[in-house]
Amino acid sequence: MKLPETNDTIVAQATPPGAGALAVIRLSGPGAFGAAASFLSPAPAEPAHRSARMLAVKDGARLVDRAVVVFYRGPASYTGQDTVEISCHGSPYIIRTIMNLALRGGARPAGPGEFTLRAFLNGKLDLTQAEAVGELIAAGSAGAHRAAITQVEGAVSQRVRGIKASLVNLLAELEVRLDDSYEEIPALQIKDFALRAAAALAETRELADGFEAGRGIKEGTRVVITGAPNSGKSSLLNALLGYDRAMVSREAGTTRDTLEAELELDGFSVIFTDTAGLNARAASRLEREGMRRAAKAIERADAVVLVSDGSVEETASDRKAEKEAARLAAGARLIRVINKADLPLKRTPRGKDRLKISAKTGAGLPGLKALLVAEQKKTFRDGAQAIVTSARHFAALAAAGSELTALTALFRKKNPPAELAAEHLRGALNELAAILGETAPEEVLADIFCKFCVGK
Ligand SMILES: Nc1nc2c(ncn2[C@@H]2O[C@H](COP(=O)(O)OP(=O)(O)O)[C@@H](O)[C@H]2O)c(=O)[nH]1
Ligand SMILES: [Mg+2]
Repeated sequence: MKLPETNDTIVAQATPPGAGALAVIRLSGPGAFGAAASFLSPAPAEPAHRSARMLAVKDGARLVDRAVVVFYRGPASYTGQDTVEISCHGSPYIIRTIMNLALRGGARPAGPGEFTLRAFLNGKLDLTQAEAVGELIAAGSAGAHRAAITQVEGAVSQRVRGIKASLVNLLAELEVRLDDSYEEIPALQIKDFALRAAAALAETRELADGFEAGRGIKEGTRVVITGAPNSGKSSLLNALLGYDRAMVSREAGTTRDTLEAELELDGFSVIFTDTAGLNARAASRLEREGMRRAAKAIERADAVVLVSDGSVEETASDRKAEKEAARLAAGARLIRVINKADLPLKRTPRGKDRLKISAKTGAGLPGLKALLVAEQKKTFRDGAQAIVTSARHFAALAAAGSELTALTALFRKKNPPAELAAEHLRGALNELAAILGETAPEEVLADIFCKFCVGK
Protein backbone atom coordinates (compact mmCIF):
# COMPACT_ATOMS: atom_id res chain seq x y z
CA MET A 1 0.00 0.00 0.00
CA LYS A 2 1.27 3.47 -0.86
CA LEU A 3 0.70 6.77 0.87
CA PRO A 4 -1.48 9.30 -0.93
CA GLU A 5 -0.15 12.55 -2.36
CA THR A 6 0.04 15.22 0.32
CA ASN A 7 0.83 18.36 -1.63
CA ASP A 8 -2.48 18.72 -3.39
CA THR A 9 -5.77 20.00 -1.99
CA ILE A 10 -8.29 17.63 -0.47
CA VAL A 11 -11.90 18.03 0.56
CA ALA A 12 -14.18 15.87 2.71
CA GLN A 13 -17.24 16.05 4.87
CA ALA A 14 -16.01 15.94 8.48
CA THR A 15 -19.43 15.18 9.97
CA PRO A 16 -21.28 11.88 9.60
CA PRO A 17 -23.35 11.26 6.47
CA GLY A 18 -27.06 11.92 6.45
CA ALA A 19 -29.19 14.96 7.27
CA GLY A 20 -28.47 17.04 10.36
CA ALA A 21 -28.77 20.56 11.68
CA LEU A 22 -25.27 21.36 10.52
CA ALA A 23 -22.50 19.70 8.55
CA VAL A 24 -18.83 20.56 8.32
CA ILE A 25 -16.86 20.33 5.10
CA ARG A 26 -13.12 20.67 5.35
CA LEU A 27 -10.53 21.60 2.73
CA SER A 28 -6.78 21.31 3.21
CA GLY A 29 -3.82 22.00 0.95
CA PRO A 30 -2.05 24.76 -0.90
CA GLY A 31 -5.14 25.43 -3.02
CA ALA A 32 -7.66 25.36 -0.16
CA PHE A 33 -8.25 29.12 -0.03
CA GLY A 34 -8.49 29.37 -3.83
CA ALA A 35 -10.93 26.48 -4.11
CA ALA A 36 -13.11 27.94 -1.35
CA ALA A 37 -12.99 31.41 -2.89
CA SER A 38 -14.28 29.99 -6.18
CA PHE A 39 -17.76 29.41 -4.69
CA LEU A 40 -17.91 31.75 -1.67
CA SER A 41 -19.33 35.22 -1.89
CA PRO A 42 -18.06 37.79 -1.32
CA ALA A 43 -14.90 35.91 -2.29
CA PRO A 44 -12.37 36.35 0.52
CA ALA A 45 -9.20 37.57 -1.16
CA GLU A 46 -6.74 37.35 1.75
CA PRO A 47 -8.63 35.76 4.63
CA ALA A 48 -7.15 36.43 8.04
CA HIS A 49 -5.88 33.47 10.04
CA ARG A 50 -8.48 31.81 12.28
CA SER A 51 -11.17 34.22 11.21
CA ALA A 52 -14.77 33.07 10.94
CA ARG A 53 -16.98 34.69 8.35
CA MET A 54 -20.58 34.29 7.34
CA LEU A 55 -20.50 33.88 3.57
CA ALA A 56 -22.85 32.89 0.80
CA VAL A 57 -22.21 29.63 -1.02
CA LYS A 58 -22.92 30.23 -4.70
CA ASP A 59 -23.19 27.87 -7.62
CA GLY A 60 -22.72 30.48 -10.32
CA ALA A 61 -25.45 33.01 -9.63
CA ARG A 62 -27.57 30.54 -7.63
CA LEU A 63 -27.54 30.77 -3.81
CA VAL A 64 -26.88 27.33 -2.31
CA ASP A 65 -26.62 28.19 1.39
CA ARG A 66 -25.20 30.67 3.87
CA ALA A 67 -22.38 29.16 5.87
CA VAL A 68 -19.91 30.02 8.61
CA VAL A 69 -16.45 29.64 7.13
CA VAL A 70 -13.28 29.46 9.20
CA PHE A 71 -9.90 30.05 7.57
CA TYR A 72 -6.67 28.66 9.04
CA ARG A 73 -3.35 29.66 7.58
CA GLY A 74 -0.73 26.95 7.51
CA PRO A 75 1.29 25.94 9.39
CA ALA A 76 -0.99 26.95 12.29
CA SER A 77 -3.76 24.53 11.38
CA TYR A 78 -4.65 20.90 12.18
CA THR A 79 -2.93 19.60 9.05
CA GLY A 80 -0.21 22.23 8.96
CA GLN A 81 -1.51 23.41 5.58
CA ASP A 82 -3.97 26.15 4.64
CA THR A 83 -7.32 24.84 5.79
CA VAL A 84 -10.92 25.95 5.33
CA GLU A 85 -13.83 24.65 7.40
CA ILE A 86 -17.31 25.29 6.11
CA SER A 87 -20.21 24.84 8.52
CA CYS A 88 -23.29 24.66 6.35
CA HIS A 89 -26.83 23.38 6.86
CA GLY A 90 -26.72 19.61 7.13
CA SER A 91 -28.75 18.77 4.06
CA PRO A 92 -27.32 15.97 1.95
CA TYR A 93 -28.12 18.02 -1.16
CA ILE A 94 -26.25 21.11 0.10
CA ILE A 95 -23.32 18.96 1.21
CA ARG A 96 -23.12 17.22 -2.16
CA THR A 97 -23.32 20.54 -4.00
CA ILE A 98 -20.54 22.15 -1.91
CA MET A 99 -18.37 19.05 -2.36
CA ASN A 100 -18.85 19.30 -6.13
CA LEU A 101 -18.07 23.03 -6.10
CA ALA A 102 -14.85 22.31 -4.18
CA LEU A 103 -13.88 19.63 -6.69
CA ARG A 104 -14.56 22.05 -9.54
CA GLY A 105 -12.38 24.56 -7.67
CA GLY A 106 -9.42 22.18 -7.84
CA ALA A 107 -9.71 19.96 -4.78
CA ARG A 108 -9.92 16.16 -4.82
CA PRO A 109 -11.93 13.92 -2.50
CA ALA A 110 -9.92 12.92 0.58
CA GLY A 111 -9.34 9.29 1.47
CA PRO A 112 -9.58 7.89 5.01
CA GLY A 113 -7.38 9.63 7.59
CA GLU A 114 -5.77 11.96 5.05
CA PHE A 115 -6.13 15.09 7.18
CA THR A 116 -4.47 13.43 10.17
CA LEU A 117 -1.81 11.88 7.92
CA ARG A 118 -0.91 15.38 6.75
CA ALA A 119 -0.85 16.58 10.37
CA PHE A 120 1.60 13.76 11.14
CA LEU A 121 3.82 14.34 8.10
CA ASN A 122 3.93 18.07 8.86
CA GLY A 123 5.07 17.39 12.43
CA LYS A 124 1.85 18.53 14.09
CA LEU A 125 1.46 15.18 15.85
CA ASP A 126 3.74 12.21 16.25
CA LEU A 127 2.47 8.81 15.19
CA THR A 128 1.21 7.72 18.62
CA GLN A 129 -0.77 10.93 18.91
CA ALA A 130 -2.17 10.57 15.40
CA GLU A 131 -3.22 6.98 16.09
CA ALA A 132 -4.93 8.10 19.29
CA VAL A 133 -7.07 10.55 17.29
CA GLY A 134 -8.67 7.49 15.70
CA GLU A 135 -9.11 5.88 19.12
CA LEU A 136 -10.60 9.07 20.55
CA ILE A 137 -13.28 9.08 17.87
CA ALA A 138 -14.01 5.39 18.50
CA ALA A 139 -13.96 5.61 22.32
CA GLY A 140 -17.27 4.38 23.70
CA SER A 141 -16.60 4.44 27.44
CA ALA A 142 -15.14 6.86 29.94
CA GLY A 143 -12.07 4.64 30.35
CA ALA A 144 -11.42 4.31 26.61
CA HIS A 145 -11.86 8.04 26.26
CA ARG A 146 -9.41 8.80 29.05
CA ALA A 147 -6.77 6.47 27.61
CA ALA A 148 -7.19 8.03 24.16
CA ILE A 149 -7.25 11.68 25.18
CA THR A 150 -4.11 11.38 27.30
CA GLN A 151 -2.40 9.72 24.35
CA VAL A 152 -3.51 12.49 21.98
CA GLU A 153 -2.11 14.96 24.49
CA GLY A 154 1.22 13.16 24.24
CA ALA A 155 1.44 11.08 27.43
CA VAL A 156 2.65 7.89 25.71
CA SER A 157 4.95 9.83 23.40
CA GLN A 158 6.55 11.63 26.33
CA ARG A 159 7.33 8.41 28.14
CA VAL A 160 8.81 6.86 25.01
CA ARG A 161 10.80 10.03 24.27
CA GLY A 162 12.14 9.98 27.83
CA ILE A 163 13.43 6.43 27.52
CA LYS A 164 14.84 7.23 24.10
CA ALA A 165 16.72 10.28 25.36
CA SER A 166 18.43 8.31 28.12
CA LEU A 167 19.46 5.61 25.64
CA VAL A 168 20.79 8.16 23.16
CA ASN A 169 23.05 9.55 25.89
CA LEU A 170 24.20 6.11 26.81
CA LEU A 171 24.97 5.28 23.19
CA ALA A 172 26.93 8.51 22.74
CA GLU A 173 29.14 7.73 25.74
CA LEU A 174 29.59 4.18 24.59
CA GLU A 175 30.57 5.29 21.11
CA VAL A 176 33.32 7.49 22.51
CA ARG A 177 34.67 4.31 24.05
CA LEU A 178 34.40 2.48 20.75
CA ASP A 179 36.86 4.87 19.15
CA ASP A 180 39.32 4.04 21.91
CA SER A 181 39.37 0.43 20.87
CA TYR A 182 42.52 -0.42 22.83
CA GLU A 183 41.35 0.83 26.12
CA GLU A 184 39.05 -1.20 28.30
CA ILE A 185 36.01 0.50 29.76
CA PRO A 186 36.69 1.24 33.43
CA ALA A 187 34.67 -0.94 35.80
CA LEU A 188 33.05 2.06 37.43
CA GLN A 189 31.73 3.30 34.13
CA ILE A 190 30.37 -0.14 33.25
CA LYS A 191 28.52 -0.14 36.51
CA ASP A 192 27.02 3.22 35.66
CA PHE A 193 26.05 2.01 32.16
CA ALA A 194 24.46 -1.10 33.66
CA LEU A 195 22.36 0.95 36.08
CA ARG A 196 21.14 3.24 33.33
CA ALA A 197 20.30 0.36 31.01
CA ALA A 198 18.41 -1.35 33.81
CA ALA A 199 16.43 1.82 34.53
CA ALA A 200 15.48 2.15 30.85
CA LEU A 201 14.49 -1.51 30.78
CA ALA A 202 12.28 -1.11 33.86
CA GLU A 203 10.50 1.86 32.29
CA THR A 204 10.02 0.04 29.00
CA ARG A 205 8.60 -2.98 30.81
CA GLU A 206 6.27 -0.85 32.89
CA LEU A 207 4.82 0.71 29.74
CA ALA A 208 4.50 -2.66 28.01
CA ASP A 209 2.91 -4.26 31.08
CA GLY A 210 0.09 -1.74 30.95
CA PHE A 211 -1.00 -3.09 27.58
CA GLU A 212 -3.09 -5.96 28.94
CA ALA A 213 -5.30 -3.59 30.92
CA GLY A 214 -5.01 -0.95 28.19
CA ARG A 215 -6.41 -3.22 25.52
CA GLY A 216 -9.29 -4.12 27.82
CA ILE A 217 -9.93 -0.44 28.47
CA LYS A 218 -9.96 0.35 24.76
CA GLU A 219 -11.88 -2.60 23.36
CA GLY A 220 -13.86 -3.68 26.42
CA THR A 221 -13.08 -6.63 28.68
CA ARG A 222 -14.46 -9.94 27.41
CA VAL A 223 -16.14 -11.79 30.25
CA VAL A 224 -17.57 -15.25 29.57
CA ILE A 225 -20.17 -16.74 31.90
CA THR A 226 -19.89 -20.50 32.12
CA GLY A 227 -20.87 -23.36 34.42
CA ALA A 228 -23.13 -26.37 34.66
CA PRO A 229 -26.61 -26.28 33.10
CA ASN A 230 -29.23 -24.57 35.27
CA SER A 231 -26.68 -22.92 37.57
CA GLY A 232 -28.18 -19.55 36.68
CA LYS A 233 -25.78 -18.22 34.02
CA SER A 234 -28.47 -16.56 31.93
CA SER A 235 -30.14 -15.22 35.08
CA LEU A 236 -26.80 -13.71 36.09
CA LEU A 237 -26.36 -12.04 32.71
CA ASN A 238 -29.84 -10.53 32.97
CA ALA A 239 -29.26 -9.41 36.54
CA LEU A 240 -25.97 -7.74 35.58
CA LEU A 241 -27.55 -5.97 32.63
CA GLY A 242 -30.67 -4.97 34.50
CA TYR A 243 -32.97 -6.28 31.75
CA ASP A 244 -33.97 -9.65 30.34
CA ARG A 245 -31.48 -10.22 27.57
CA ALA A 246 -31.29 -14.02 27.81
CA MET A 247 -34.00 -16.61 28.14
CA VAL A 248 -34.19 -18.16 31.58
CA SER A 249 -35.89 -21.45 32.32
CA ARG A 250 -36.09 -24.17 34.90
CA GLU A 251 -35.39 -26.56 32.05
CA ALA A 252 -31.72 -27.41 31.60
CA GLY A 253 -30.16 -26.63 28.23
CA THR A 254 -32.18 -23.49 27.47
CA THR A 255 -29.20 -21.54 26.19
CA ARG A 256 -27.83 -23.14 23.06
CA ASP A 257 -25.95 -20.37 21.31
CA THR A 258 -23.54 -17.86 22.80
CA LEU A 259 -25.10 -14.48 23.43
CA GLU A 260 -23.29 -11.17 23.87
CA ALA A 261 -24.21 -7.99 25.68
CA GLU A 262 -22.14 -4.93 26.51
CA LEU A 263 -22.31 -3.02 29.75
CA GLU A 264 -20.39 -0.03 31.10
CA LEU A 265 -19.15 -0.72 34.62
CA ASP A 266 -17.63 2.22 36.45
CA GLY A 267 -16.67 3.80 33.16
CA PHE A 268 -15.18 0.65 31.65
CA SER A 269 -16.77 -1.33 28.87
CA VAL A 270 -17.37 -5.01 29.63
CA ILE A 271 -18.65 -7.42 27.01
CA PHE A 272 -20.46 -10.37 28.60
CA THR A 273 -21.03 -13.65 26.82
CA ASP A 274 -23.64 -16.07 28.10
CA THR A 275 -22.98 -19.62 27.00
CA ALA A 276 -24.59 -23.03 26.92
CA GLY A 277 -24.04 -24.99 30.13
CA LEU A 278 -21.23 -27.52 30.26
CA ASN A 279 -23.13 -30.74 30.72
CA ALA A 280 -21.24 -33.86 31.78
CA ARG A 281 -23.87 -35.96 30.00
CA ALA A 282 -24.63 -33.92 26.92
CA ALA A 283 -27.32 -35.76 25.01
CA SER A 284 -28.17 -34.01 21.78
CA ARG A 285 -25.98 -32.83 18.96
CA LEU A 286 -27.38 -29.36 19.42
CA GLU A 287 -26.25 -29.34 23.04
CA ARG A 288 -22.78 -30.50 22.10
CA GLU A 289 -22.56 -27.78 19.45
CA GLY A 290 -23.58 -25.26 22.13
CA MET A 291 -20.78 -26.54 24.35
CA ARG A 292 -18.29 -26.30 21.51
CA ARG A 293 -19.23 -22.63 21.03
CA ALA A 294 -18.96 -22.06 24.77
CA ALA A 295 -15.44 -23.52 24.74
CA LYS A 296 -14.45 -21.20 21.88
CA ALA A 297 -15.76 -18.18 23.77
CA ILE A 298 -13.83 -19.17 26.91
CA GLU A 299 -10.62 -19.40 24.91
CA ARG A 300 -10.98 -15.77 23.84
CA ALA A 301 -12.04 -14.44 27.24
CA ASP A 302 -10.18 -11.95 29.43
CA ALA A 303 -12.08 -13.24 32.44
CA VAL A 304 -14.29 -16.25 33.03
CA VAL A 305 -17.11 -16.28 35.55
CA LEU A 306 -17.73 -19.87 36.59
CA VAL A 307 -21.22 -20.18 38.03
CA SER A 308 -22.42 -23.02 40.22
CA ASP A 309 -25.77 -23.65 41.85
CA GLY A 310 -25.11 -23.42 45.57
CA SER A 311 -28.50 -24.81 46.53
CA VAL A 312 -27.55 -28.32 45.40
CA GLU A 313 -24.59 -30.60 46.10
CA GLU A 314 -21.73 -30.53 43.61
CA THR A 315 -22.61 -32.42 40.41
CA ALA A 316 -20.61 -34.17 37.70
CA SER A 317 -21.34 -31.18 35.45
CA ASP A 318 -19.89 -28.80 38.04
CA ARG A 319 -16.69 -30.82 38.05
CA LYS A 320 -16.62 -30.87 34.26
CA ALA A 321 -17.23 -27.11 34.12
CA GLU A 322 -14.46 -26.46 36.63
CA LYS A 323 -11.99 -28.59 34.68
CA GLU A 324 -12.96 -27.18 31.28
CA ALA A 325 -12.90 -23.57 32.44
CA ALA A 326 -9.50 -23.93 34.10
CA ARG A 327 -8.09 -25.64 31.00
CA LEU A 328 -9.56 -23.30 28.37
CA ALA A 329 -9.24 -20.03 30.24
CA ALA A 330 -5.44 -20.48 30.35
CA GLY A 331 -4.25 -16.90 30.78
CA ALA A 332 -7.64 -15.44 31.64
CA ARG A 333 -8.83 -14.66 35.12
CA LEU A 334 -11.16 -17.27 36.63
CA ILE A 335 -13.80 -16.00 39.03
CA ARG A 336 -15.91 -18.64 40.77
CA VAL A 337 -19.37 -17.63 41.91
CA ILE A 338 -21.81 -19.64 43.96
CA ASN A 339 -25.28 -18.65 42.83
CA LYS A 340 -28.73 -18.96 44.39
CA ALA A 341 -27.46 -17.70 47.76
CA ASP A 342 -31.04 -16.71 48.53
CA LEU A 343 -31.68 -20.44 49.08
CA PRO A 344 -30.09 -22.57 51.83
CA LEU A 345 -26.56 -23.23 50.57
CA LYS A 346 -25.11 -26.70 50.28
CA ARG A 347 -21.56 -25.46 49.61
CA THR A 348 -19.28 -22.88 51.14
CA PRO A 349 -17.29 -20.36 49.14
CA ARG A 350 -13.58 -20.78 49.73
CA GLY A 351 -10.57 -18.82 48.61
CA LYS A 352 -9.98 -15.69 46.61
CA ASP A 353 -12.17 -14.82 43.63
CA ARG A 354 -14.97 -16.94 45.03
CA LEU A 355 -18.20 -15.08 45.62
CA LYS A 356 -21.62 -15.82 46.96
CA ILE A 357 -24.32 -14.22 44.83
CA SER A 358 -27.97 -14.42 44.00
CA ALA A 359 -29.01 -13.62 40.45
CA LYS A 360 -32.57 -13.58 41.78
CA THR A 361 -32.16 -10.96 44.54
CA GLY A 362 -29.06 -9.22 43.23
CA ALA A 363 -27.08 -9.99 46.36
CA GLY A 364 -23.32 -10.04 45.80
CA LEU A 365 -23.51 -8.50 42.32
CA PRO A 366 -21.82 -5.20 43.27
CA GLY A 367 -18.84 -7.22 44.52
CA LEU A 368 -18.68 -9.20 41.28
CA LYS A 369 -18.90 -6.05 39.16
CA ALA A 370 -16.11 -4.44 41.18
CA LEU A 371 -13.93 -7.50 40.70
CA LEU A 372 -14.44 -7.44 36.92
CA VAL A 373 -13.04 -3.94 36.48
CA ALA A 374 -10.53 -4.04 39.34
CA GLU A 375 -7.55 -4.30 36.96
CA GLN A 376 -8.62 -1.37 34.84
CA LYS A 377 -9.33 0.76 37.87
CA LYS A 378 -5.93 -0.09 39.28
CA THR A 379 -4.29 1.05 36.05
CA PHE A 380 -5.74 4.52 36.52
CA ARG A 381 -5.29 4.54 40.29
CA ASP A 382 -1.59 3.81 39.97
CA GLY A 383 -1.40 7.22 38.38
CA ALA A 384 -0.60 5.78 34.98
CA GLN A 385 -1.01 8.66 32.57
CA ALA A 386 0.40 6.81 29.63
CA ILE A 387 -1.65 3.73 28.89
CA VAL A 388 -0.54 1.60 25.99
CA THR A 389 -3.62 0.45 24.09
CA SER A 390 -2.10 -0.36 20.70
CA ALA A 391 -0.78 -3.78 19.74
CA ARG A 392 1.76 -2.03 17.52
CA HIS A 393 3.18 -0.06 20.43
CA PHE A 394 3.18 -3.14 22.62
CA ALA A 395 5.09 -5.20 20.05
CA ALA A 396 7.72 -2.46 19.66
CA LEU A 397 8.07 -2.04 23.42
CA ALA A 398 8.49 -5.80 23.84
CA ALA A 399 11.18 -5.84 21.14
CA ALA A 400 12.96 -2.87 22.74
CA GLY A 401 12.66 -4.71 26.04
CA SER A 402 14.47 -7.79 24.74
CA GLU A 403 17.30 -5.65 23.33
CA LEU A 404 17.65 -3.96 26.71
CA THR A 405 17.50 -7.29 28.53
CA ALA A 406 20.39 -8.50 26.39
CA LEU A 407 22.21 -5.24 27.05
CA THR A 408 21.90 -5.43 30.83
CA ALA A 409 23.10 -9.06 30.71
CA LEU A 410 26.11 -7.90 28.69
CA PHE A 411 26.99 -5.17 31.18
CA ARG A 412 27.08 -7.75 33.93
CA LYS A 413 30.01 -9.47 32.20
CA LYS A 414 33.61 -8.75 33.06
CA ASN A 415 34.78 -7.23 29.82
CA PRO A 416 31.64 -6.38 27.91
CA PRO A 417 32.21 -5.98 24.16
CA ALA A 418 31.32 -2.34 23.56
CA GLU A 419 30.45 -2.90 19.90
CA LEU A 420 27.83 -5.51 20.76
CA ALA A 421 26.41 -3.31 23.51
CA ALA A 422 26.07 -0.46 21.01
CA GLU A 423 24.24 -2.82 18.64
CA HIS A 424 21.63 -3.66 21.28
CA LEU A 425 21.24 0.01 22.09
CA ARG A 426 20.67 0.88 18.45
CA GLY A 427 18.16 -1.95 18.19
CA ALA A 428 16.19 -0.65 21.16
CA LEU A 429 16.33 2.91 19.85
CA ASN A 430 14.97 1.80 16.48
CA GLU A 431 11.96 0.17 18.08
CA LEU A 432 11.21 3.24 20.18
CA ALA A 433 11.59 5.53 17.18
CA ALA A 434 9.12 3.36 15.25
CA ILE A 435 6.51 3.90 17.98
CA LEU A 436 6.75 7.65 17.47
CA GLY A 437 6.72 7.19 13.70
CA GLU A 438 10.24 8.55 13.23
CA THR A 439 11.28 5.45 11.33
CA ALA A 440 7.95 3.91 10.36
CA PRO A 441 7.97 2.62 6.79
CA GLU A 442 5.37 3.85 4.33
CA GLU A 443 3.34 0.63 4.42
CA VAL A 444 2.99 0.89 8.20
CA LEU A 445 1.73 4.45 7.90
CA ALA A 446 -0.64 3.59 5.07
CA ASP A 447 -1.99 0.70 7.12
CA ILE A 448 -2.61 2.90 10.17
CA PHE A 449 -4.32 5.76 8.38
CA CYS A 450 -6.51 3.69 6.07
CA LYS A 451 -8.40 2.53 9.18
CA PHE A 452 -9.50 6.08 9.92
CA CYS A 453 -12.76 7.51 8.70
CA VAL A 454 -12.89 9.80 5.68
CA GLY A 455 -12.79 13.43 6.78
CA LYS A 456 -10.52 12.89 9.78
N1 LIG B 1 -33.62 -19.10 43.78
C1 LIG B 1 -32.87 -18.77 42.76
N2 LIG B 1 -33.10 -19.27 41.55
C2 LIG B 1 -32.29 -18.92 40.52
C3 LIG B 1 -31.22 -18.00 40.69
N3 LIG B 1 -30.60 -17.85 39.50
C4 LIG B 1 -31.27 -18.62 38.63
N4 LIG B 1 -32.28 -19.27 39.21
C5 LIG B 1 -33.22 -20.22 38.59
O1 LIG B 1 -32.47 -21.33 38.09
C6 LIG B 1 -33.05 -21.80 36.87
C7 LIG B 1 -32.02 -21.82 35.77
O2 LIG B 1 -31.64 -20.51 35.47
P1 LIG B 1 -30.93 -20.11 34.13
O3 LIG B 1 -30.49 -18.69 34.26
O4 LIG B 1 -31.78 -20.44 32.94
O5 LIG B 1 -29.66 -21.05 34.19
P2 LIG B 1 -28.59 -21.41 33.06
O6 LIG B 1 -28.99 -22.67 32.46
O7 LIG B 1 -27.30 -21.56 33.81
O8 LIG B 1 -28.55 -20.28 32.08
C8 LIG B 1 -34.22 -20.88 36.56
O9 LIG B 1 -35.42 -21.50 37.02
C9 LIG B 1 -33.92 -19.64 37.39
O10 LIG B 1 -35.08 -18.93 37.74
C10 LIG B 1 -31.01 -17.47 42.02
O11 LIG B 1 -30.11 -16.67 42.30
N5 LIG B 1 -31.84 -17.88 43.00
MG1 LIG C 1 -28.80 -20.29 30.10
